[in-house]
Amino acid sequence: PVPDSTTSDVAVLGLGAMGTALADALLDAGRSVTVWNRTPTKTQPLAARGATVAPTPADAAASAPVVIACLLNHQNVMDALVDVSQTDLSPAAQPILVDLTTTTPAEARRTATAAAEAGRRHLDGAIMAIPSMIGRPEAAILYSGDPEVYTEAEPTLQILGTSRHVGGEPGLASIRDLALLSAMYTTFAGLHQAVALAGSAGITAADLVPELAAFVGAMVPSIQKDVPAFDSGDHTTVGQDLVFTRNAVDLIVRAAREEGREPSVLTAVQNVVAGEVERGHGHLDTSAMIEAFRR
Ligand code: FVH
Repeated sequence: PVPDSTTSDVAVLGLGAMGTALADALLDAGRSVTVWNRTPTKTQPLAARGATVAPTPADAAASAPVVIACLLNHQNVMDALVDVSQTDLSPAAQPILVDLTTTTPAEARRTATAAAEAGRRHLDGAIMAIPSMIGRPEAAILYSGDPEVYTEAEPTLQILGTSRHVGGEPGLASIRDLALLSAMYTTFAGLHQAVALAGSAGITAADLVPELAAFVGAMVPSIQKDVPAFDSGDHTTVGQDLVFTRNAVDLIVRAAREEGREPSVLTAVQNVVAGEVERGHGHLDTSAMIEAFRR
């Protein structure tokens, strides 16, 4: 039978680790699901659970009022949308494309435009969870796009995890997700550097990591005190100034090199601090470092 928008409650394009978890959670919640995947074999476990298998992205996208895309990258989504745009839809049917693929904000905006051209409304989503968490409250998923579209899709989306609408502009879920992930990757690189540095003196990871995790975990909340300076740009309320910070960082870099370790994460920090001091901001609080990332 040719799928039409009443074939299923929801369609899922992309059955990788994440897409499969999404489809499984929807089936667990009793929703009827149509699935499509580039490699058809991955549809079999879901077909065995009663999912309808669509031969093309267009057939899947024409089969349900909510269509979730969870492919590898933006180009995959745009390719699927080209296929989808060739399916004619009754004017009444304005299915919602929910793109949970990790994309940049600019790509999310481009997908929103392409979805509209394909006769679909659009939400961008950012999954801040791993597949095993999907379907449970600890899976946080951020969405951006038209608030009315979000409200219409929300009953389906809340099956996947704790869903949160973070704004109307399509790129907002992505930039929030990527900002958090940028802090995570930078922090973990610093943790790796710390273990390697201590290792130069024979300290094992087993010995250092519990103390390291507790120390960093205890320090991170102190970022809250810088919020007024971040949002106002006024860094004149000084706790530790940039000259003090530069001296501290310079010593750690020198110590690492004396011990035969290149602290390349810390030297990146050292360059930012030195740059701000050279701009005449040495007397400002260390919160002024943020201005180097805003230029
Ligand atoms: N897995 C995770 O923990 C993270 C959590 C945060 C969000 N990500 C994003 O989710 C997207 C999918 O990730 P994934 O883990 O499911 O990725 P894979 O298991 O590698 O599956 C990739 C799917 O994409 C399909 N695909 C790849 N290339 C193409 C293409 N050229 N045309 C059509 N589909 C394509 C692939 O199909 P196949 O290889 O099975 O035929 C899979 O369905 C991703 O954006 C993560 O950043 C997950």
